[in-house]
Amino acid sequence: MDKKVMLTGLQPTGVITLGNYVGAIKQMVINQDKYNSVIFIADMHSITVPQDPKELHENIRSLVALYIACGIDPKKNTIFIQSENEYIANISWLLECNTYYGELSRMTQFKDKSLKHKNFTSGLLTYPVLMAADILAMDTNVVPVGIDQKQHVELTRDIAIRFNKKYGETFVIPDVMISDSGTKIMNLVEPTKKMSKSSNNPKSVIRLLDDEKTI
Ligand code: ATP
Ligand code: LTN
Repeated sequence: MDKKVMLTGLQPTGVITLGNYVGAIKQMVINQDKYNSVIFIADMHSITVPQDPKELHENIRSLVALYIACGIDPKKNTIFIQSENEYIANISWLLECNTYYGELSRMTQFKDKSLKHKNFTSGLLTYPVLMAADILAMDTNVVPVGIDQKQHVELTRDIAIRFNKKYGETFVIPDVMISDSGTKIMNLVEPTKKMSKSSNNPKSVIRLLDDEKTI
């Protein structure tokens, strides 16, 4: 029997933190033999907030290197850059036309990030639909993520179930995979918030490339 599909993506917004490692990458590494594993660079997701183009380009390359350094075996995984797969944005539009504004405006991450950016884009609102396209395009069975992304995987399920009901069996319904060792690693300066790799306070994070003294 064919192996089930496991898929995840990380945004190329800086060096991976302990949170990213425990929340997503470690689970991919542990399960890479069991599943048909797919890991990608979510560059289209990262431009929902402003990015420096040169820095983004460099971060894409270094994130692939970090995946491999963390134990993602290129022989056992499909590694790709989201923007190089032209189907994803196409599918995303079909899904967007089957997703309600109310569903998107209720997403916790949208509420948080839209408060942080005075002039936020519509991409910040529709971002979970693009994530649904990433997942559904690959017939994904399981999605390893940190708890902050659980709501988006649940929305993906809702969208897929609705789409299948309306147009016939089209998409596989994915399950979220949450690690029991670290669902949410907290910010070291503001412990009510999660540790984030795009944080501009180096004291708030432990990055995988930090030396012992910095840690
Ligand atoms: P950004 O700061 O740019 O928003 P991020 O650090 O939140 O980045 P993402 O690229 O958005 O990281 O997320 C990659 C994966 O890491 C996701 O599965 C996410 O749930 C997980 N993750 C992110 N932060 C944490 C955390 N603090 N604890 C556990 N998992 C996390
Ligand atoms: N939205 C996620 C990254 C991401 C993702 C995905 C994770 C984009 N597409 C598909 C799992 C599956 C984030 O910001 N952490």
